[in-house]
Amino acid sequence: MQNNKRLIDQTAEWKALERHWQSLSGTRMRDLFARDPVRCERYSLSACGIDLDYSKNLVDQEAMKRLMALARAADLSRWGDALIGGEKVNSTEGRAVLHMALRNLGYREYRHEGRDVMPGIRSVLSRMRAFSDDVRAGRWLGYTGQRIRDVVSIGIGGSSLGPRMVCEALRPYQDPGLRVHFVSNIDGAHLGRTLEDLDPASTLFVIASKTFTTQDTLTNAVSARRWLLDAMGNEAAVARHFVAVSTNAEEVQAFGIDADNMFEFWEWVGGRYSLWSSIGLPIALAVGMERFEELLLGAHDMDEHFVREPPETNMPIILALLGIWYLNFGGCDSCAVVPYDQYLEHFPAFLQQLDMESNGKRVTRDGVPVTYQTGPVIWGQVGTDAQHSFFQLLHQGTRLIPVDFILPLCSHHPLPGHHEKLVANCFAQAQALMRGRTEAEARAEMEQLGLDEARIRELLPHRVFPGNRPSNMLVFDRLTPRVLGSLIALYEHKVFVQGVIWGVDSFDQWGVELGKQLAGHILRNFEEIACTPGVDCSTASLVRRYHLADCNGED
Ligand code: G6Q
Repeated sequence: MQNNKRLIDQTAEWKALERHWQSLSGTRMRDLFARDPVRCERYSLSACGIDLDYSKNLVDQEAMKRLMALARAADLSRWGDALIGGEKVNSTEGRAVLHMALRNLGYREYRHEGRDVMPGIRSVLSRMRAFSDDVRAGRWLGYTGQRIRDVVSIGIGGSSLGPRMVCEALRPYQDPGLRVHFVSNIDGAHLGRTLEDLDPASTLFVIASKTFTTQDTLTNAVSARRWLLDAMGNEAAVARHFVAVSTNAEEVQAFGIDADNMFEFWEWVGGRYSLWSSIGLPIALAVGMERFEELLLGAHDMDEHFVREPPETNMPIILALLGIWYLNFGGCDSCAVVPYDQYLEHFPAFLQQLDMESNGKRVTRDGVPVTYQTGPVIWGQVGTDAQHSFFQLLHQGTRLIPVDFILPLCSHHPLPGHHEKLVANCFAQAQALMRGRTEAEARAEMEQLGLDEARIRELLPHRVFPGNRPSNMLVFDRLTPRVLGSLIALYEHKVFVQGVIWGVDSFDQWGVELGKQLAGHILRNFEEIACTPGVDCSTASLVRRYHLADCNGED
C-alpha cells in the first residue's frame, strides 16, 4: 500500500480543525447541554452490547463533521481495506497484520501471501480446546500422576499483559480448582514469590514468547525448569509440566520442550495484538475454551461493526477522532482510563502497551519526522480508588486530560448497597468534570454553611472548579467474555485509526528492541565495562557501583 507523503497537518482539513478549536474556546459544555435538549441522544451510540455516551465532550456538530473529514483525508477506509486484505501495513518489519483473522468466526476471508490463513487458525484452536479440556478435566496429569492445580504463564509484554488482564477480568468465570498465575518480570522476586506456595507435582508452566529469545522470559523459564527438576529429579518430567506458545519451533525445541507441546502462532500476529492467538492459552485454561471463543466472538462483533458501519456511527472511529481532537488541537498530552470495575484492574496497563507501543512514534511510515503530537500518555486506575488519588488533578489541575469511564451496570458481586454507590460515583465524576462549580455556586454553598464574607472571599478561588473537562462514558450490562472481547477490539481499532491519521506504523516497536540490545551488551561486558567512547561514564560508574554492593551482608 502506497504511503501518503503529505503530512496530515498540511491538509486543509487539519487547518479547519485548528480554526474550529479556536472558535470553540469560550464555549462551555454546560451551555451546550442547556441549548440542546437532545445533546445526549445526538452524541450517543451502541454497538456490540456497549453504549457510548460522548456528549460530555467539547464538540459540536461542526467539530464532528470536520473530524470525519480528517479521517477521509488520511485515506482511512483504504488503510482499513489494506489491513483486512493482508497487505504489509507493518511496513518497517515487512509484515501483514491479521489479528482480526484470529477471531474471524464469520465468513470473511483472510489471506497471507495468497494463502488462506483460516485452516491453520482453526487447527490451533482445536488443539487449544483439546489441551485445555484435558487439563481442566484432570485428564492431563503431572509427572507423578497428580492433577494440575496451578498454571504459571511465563511471558512478558504482549505475551503477558493481554492474557493477564483477561484472566483477571473474567475471574468470576474461573474454575476455582485451577489457579492461573502470571510471571513476567526478570526480577527473581516475581518468579520466586509466585512459586513459594506452589507444588511442582501439580504445576504446569506455559512459556509464552513469540520469538522465544526474550531474555526476561527465558531466564524465568530456565529457573522454573530447575525448580521443577529439583523436585522431580528426572528430565522426563519437563514434557508433563511445560508447554510453549511461540512462532519459533527451533528455539522451543532447543529449550527442551517437545514439538507436541508447542502451540504455534504466526509472525503476522503482533505481540500486543496476540491474546486472540494461542498466546490466549492461559485464558482458555482459566475459563474454558467455550468462554475463550465467546471472547473471540465479541472481538469479531466489534470487527464487523468497525468494518461495516459508516464513520459517523462507528464507535472506534469516533473515539479515535475525539482523542485526536484533544491531543492535536486542544493541546492535551495524556488520556486517563478509569474502569469502575475491580476486575478490570489490569485494563489500564494493557491499554498503556496497546496504545503507547503502537503510536509512540516520531516519524511517519516514510521516515519523515512528524510535526504534530502522536500517541498520548495513557494512564489510569480503577474507580473508586482513583477518586481518592489523582482525580483532584483532573478536576482542578492546570492540564486538560480527557477521561474514558468504563462501567458494567450489573455486578458479579451484588453485595447489598455496593453497586449502586459505585455507579453513582462514576456518573458523578463525569458530571463534575463537565459542570465544574461556578463562583456563584461556590459562594451560595459557603453562605449556606454560614461562613463570613472574608472567609468566603479567601476560599472562593479554591472552591471554584473550571469544569468543561471532557469524558467518554462506556457502559454495558455485565462484563461477560463477549463484551470484554468487544471492548478490547474497540480500543485496538481506535489505536489503528489514530495511527492511520498520524501516518505512523502502529505495528512496529523499535524502541523495545533497543532496550533489549543494550541490556545484552551491558551484561556481556559486566566485568570490564569502562568509560570508553562507546560507553558513557554514568553507565560505567553505575556498573562499578553494582560490583561494590554488599549483597551478602547483614540487613
Ligand atoms: C509487543 C511487543 C513486545 C513483546 C515482548 C515479548 O507488541 O513486541 O511487548 O510482546 O517484548 O516478546 P516475545 O513474545 O517475543 O517474548
